[in-house]
Amino acid sequence: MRAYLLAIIPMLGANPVAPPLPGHVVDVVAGDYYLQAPDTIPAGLTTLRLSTRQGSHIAVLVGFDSGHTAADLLRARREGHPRPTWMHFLGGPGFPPPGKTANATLVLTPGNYILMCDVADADGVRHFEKGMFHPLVVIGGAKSQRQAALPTPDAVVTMRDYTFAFSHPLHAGGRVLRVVNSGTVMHEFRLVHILPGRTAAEALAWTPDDKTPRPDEDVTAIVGLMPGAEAATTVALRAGEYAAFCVPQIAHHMIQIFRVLPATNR
Ligand SMILES: [Cu+2]
Repeated sequence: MRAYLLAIIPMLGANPVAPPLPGHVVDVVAGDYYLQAPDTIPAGLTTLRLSTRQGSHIAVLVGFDSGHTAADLLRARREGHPRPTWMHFLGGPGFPPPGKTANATLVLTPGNYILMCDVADADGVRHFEKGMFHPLVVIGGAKSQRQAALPTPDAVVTMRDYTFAFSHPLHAGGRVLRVVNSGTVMHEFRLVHILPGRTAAEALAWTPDDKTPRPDEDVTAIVGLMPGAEAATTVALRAGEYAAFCVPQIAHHMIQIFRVLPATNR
């Protein structure tokens, strides 16, 4: 009996632990209004791990066609061109819970990039324009690194215009999700956990103006995935109700409510 009880204790654990992050882990720290990160990192399988000191931020990797820089993008935006054709969103993590981190795993090729936060404040000014970017040089790694692939996931999340589809039911515990944009426009995968006793409907209806506690909590987000792009995220999930949604396509009601099932004994 004692052995049996010991065997089931891990299944009852209230705090599932995420597995180790894949590849080379790069820490990115966000605040109002800055992004701190290394200046140079090796190519290959890379996990961007984002934490925030204050505020609600993302760190999306952006590539430029040859010769263009962050200064060019600032100028283009001042001139009314928010998405010039020579900039390319490559994905990244967003919206870590307070005191925790969010992560996005990507395969990086050598080149010049920036990490930036493209969240807009109530005044309509994007954090990028308030200085929230960091130039990042990815240098050639070993051949094996350049050929790195994303880790084998527990489930694939396919984003289309305007739906989320999960390849497998999710069980509580540490999980790797591969998020793929099979749509025709940029999408994001923002994941929240509905707090026990609250409902998804309450979470979707809630706004900061309500001055009441949020019915949900942030888990992670992969932001800025262009059509055809993919990234992985490593999360610790509890059994219960969750919502995935895409803020850029929220007008199309791109929201999926789903349950994470109890942990399996495997
Ligand atoms: Cu920001």
